[in-house]
Amino acid sequence: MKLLYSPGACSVGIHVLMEEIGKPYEAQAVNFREREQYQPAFTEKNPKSKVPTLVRDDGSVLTEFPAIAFWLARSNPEKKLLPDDAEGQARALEAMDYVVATIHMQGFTRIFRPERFAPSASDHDAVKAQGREIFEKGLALLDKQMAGKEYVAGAFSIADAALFYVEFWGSARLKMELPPNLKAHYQRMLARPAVQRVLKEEGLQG
Ligand SMILES: N[C@@H](CCC(=O)N[C@@H](CS)C(=O)NCC(=O)O)C(=O)O
Repeated sequence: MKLLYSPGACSVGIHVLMEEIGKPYEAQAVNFREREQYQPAFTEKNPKSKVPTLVRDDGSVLTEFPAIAFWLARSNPEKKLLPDDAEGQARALEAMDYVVATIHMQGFTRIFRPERFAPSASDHDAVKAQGREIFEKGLALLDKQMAGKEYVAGAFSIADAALFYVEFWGSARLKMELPPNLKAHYQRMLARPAVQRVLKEEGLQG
């Protein structure tokens, strides 16, 4: 399999899952500065121009973080990346969807790509401020849910890989103080060998 990723992008969460699974795969960096995601070599695989993109062994391509994470968990059941029970699975998916669809797409994207929300440069500061509010509110909400827990849905699951990437963005990119339960979760994630290998390979510091 081949994971197309960009260093420090949301794909870092899927990269962590690939390392947790521990089966052979190739990780190929996509250079956003060179806009490689819009060039034919990439768009013929994923016309959405987004990472993570997973090219599977049969050549088929899977996109969208939650779908890739879910498929990886279901196709490697021995790794126990999803709880067994319906309630646990639903909670893991609930948290993962909130991270990707709200904290990332509605919050973080406004901060780093305000032009995608408002064409006029004079509006960009307001868009960024709104993004920061959504991002912080999202983290605060998940912080409450993490009280007394080591991982999102009991044991480590795909939801933790999603939470990890927004914690990474908050801490390393936005230089913000994470709320206490997320800070502890982030430290727990940074201590995992799979996470350490990924940060090294992507040239990042947690
Ligand atoms: N909904 C997508 C979001 C993926 C996404 O936004 N990826 C960003 C990096 S964090 C990207 O590839 N951006 C490239 C671009 O928009 O040009 C998912 O869940 O995978």
